[in-house]
Amino acid sequence: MPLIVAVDRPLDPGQVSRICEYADGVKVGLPPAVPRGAEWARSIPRSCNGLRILDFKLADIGPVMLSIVEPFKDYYDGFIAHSFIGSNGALIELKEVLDEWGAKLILVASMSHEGSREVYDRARMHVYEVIERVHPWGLVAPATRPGIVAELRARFPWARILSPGIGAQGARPGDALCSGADYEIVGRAITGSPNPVDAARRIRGEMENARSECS
Ligand code: BMP
Repeated sequence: MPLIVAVDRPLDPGQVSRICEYADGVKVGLPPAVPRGAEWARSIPRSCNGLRILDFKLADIGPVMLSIVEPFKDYYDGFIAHSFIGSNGALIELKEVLDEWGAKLILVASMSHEGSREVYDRARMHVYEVIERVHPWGLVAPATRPGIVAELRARFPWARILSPGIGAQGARPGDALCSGADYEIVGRAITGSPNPVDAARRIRGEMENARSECS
């Protein structure tokens, strides 16, 4: 299954577990984790089978990023960091320690909002050099700009591509999968729906239909 649910709202573990029946993983973000605290952030991944990603959008020097993720290392499979911070003293150090823990590093390669064109996309040849040096497990790339997903797919065939931007940001389920993404990340279209479980079931069905039509 290609669906990863973005938990950016203070859902309880029971709600997440029901949504996760229709998902292949969960991505937990800062908005609920800051007010609810580390215990909450550790309780959510237990409710979901599949890929468990902590998305604190790391962008700092190596030791600081490591001290942010260390309390969560036994609870998550992967951690998301920004790529623009560069490799030496930052992403290389993070990657080395995550490798020792058996955890996955996922780098943001480009973003789903318009402003991504101002820096991330203009600097993308530099970003791609960082990706080559660090060799992360996965890349975040925008479902809202499938051309970038396709470019990353061609350039980094070894990387898993995870694409946000479905639903609330305008992309349709399957847009990124059909351009080479491995997973689509969906937040508000599921967690903001009056019936999140039905929304997850429906969106997953739409992804699978789109994928079978384009493959
Ligand atoms: P939503 O489906 O509600 O728009 O949520 C998208 C999720 O993906 C959020 O957790 C956001 O932090 C994340 N995300 C994004 O929207 N665009 C990016 O470029 C990178 C992200 O991680």
